[in-house]
Amino acid sequence: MSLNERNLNEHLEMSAEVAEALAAGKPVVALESTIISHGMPYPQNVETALEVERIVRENGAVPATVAVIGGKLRAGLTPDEIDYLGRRGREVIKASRRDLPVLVARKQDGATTVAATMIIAALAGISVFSTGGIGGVHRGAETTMDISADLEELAETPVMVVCAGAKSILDLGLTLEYLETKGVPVLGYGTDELPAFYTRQSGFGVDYRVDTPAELAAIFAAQRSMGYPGGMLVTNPIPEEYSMDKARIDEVIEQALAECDERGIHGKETTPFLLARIAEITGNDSLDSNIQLVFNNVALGAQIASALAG
Ligand code: PSU
Ligand code: MN
Repeated sequence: MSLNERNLNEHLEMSAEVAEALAAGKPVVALESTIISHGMPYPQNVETALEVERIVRENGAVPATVAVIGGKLRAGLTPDEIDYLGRRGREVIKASRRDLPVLVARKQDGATTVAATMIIAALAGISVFSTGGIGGVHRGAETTMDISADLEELAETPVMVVCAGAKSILDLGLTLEYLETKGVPVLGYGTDELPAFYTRQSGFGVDYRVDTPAELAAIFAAQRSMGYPGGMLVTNPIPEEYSMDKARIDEVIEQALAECDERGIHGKETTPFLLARIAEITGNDSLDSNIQLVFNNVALGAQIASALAG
C-alpha cells in the first residue's frame, strides 16, 4: 500500500456491518450519495436510497452507501444520515476527487460523485458499485473541455461500476472514445448496444456483451489478477416497462441544454442543473424511470458481488 493510500485510510470510517462483511469476504455493494443530494428531489431521493439498500440485501449483499460526513470518508451510513443528506439536498457540497482533501481538512460533509465514491470504495476494499448514470464527455466539450472526473477515475481505480449507460445530456460517442483511450472496458449486460439511461438504445455499441453476473465477475477478477490499475463499466439497460419514448426525452434534453447555455451554468453545477430541469419539464415521468433503473442496477450489482465472493 502506498503512503498516499495509508494517509487516506486514516480518514476512512466503515460501519460495523460493512467492515464485518468485508472481513468475512461477504458481498458488499457501494452506493453513491450525489444521486441522493443532487440527483433527485426530496423526499423521493431518501425513499429511493433506503429502498436501494433493501434491494441490495434482498439480493444477498450488504449495502455501503458512501459520503463524507464531518470530514470522514464513510462507507455505510445510518438511515438518519441518508435522510440528512436528502433533506439538505443541493446545499451539501457535491464532492468529486478534487473536493475530498478540502472536505477532510475542514471536517465538512460531502455527497460523493461516482469518482469520489470509487476512491472511497477502493480504500475500503469494495469491488462493486452500483448507481444510475455516470458523468462523461459533455456535448460541446471540444470547446468547454467539460469532461467528468468519473472517466479518469474509471481508468485508475479498481472498482466495477454498474450503471444504465449515460444520458444524452452527454456526447455518448465521445464518452466511449475517451473510455477506449483510457483502457476502460465497457460491458453491456445482455445487450450489444450502449443503453442511454432513459432508453435501452443509443445507437452506439458496447465493447462486449456479457449475459451473466458470473461472467461479469470473472472479467473483473481477471482484470484484478493482472495487477495493473483501472476499473470497468457495466451498462445495464433500463427495464422495458420503464423506458421512455426516445423522441420525447431527446426533446426535453435539448430544451434543458439550451436553458443551461442561456443561464451560463458551467462546471460542477451543469449536471445537477440538467437533471433537475429534465425532471421538472417531464413532470416527474423521468424521475420514475430514473428510480426504477437504479433499482435494476443495484440488484445486478449485488448479484455480481455475490458471484465475486462465491
Ligand atoms: N448522472 C445521472 N445522475 C447523477 C449523476 C450523473 O444521471 O446523479 C451524478 C453522479 O454522481 C455523477 C456526477 O458522478 O453526477 C457527475 O457529475 P460531473 O458531470 O460534474 O462530473
Ligand atoms: Mn463537469
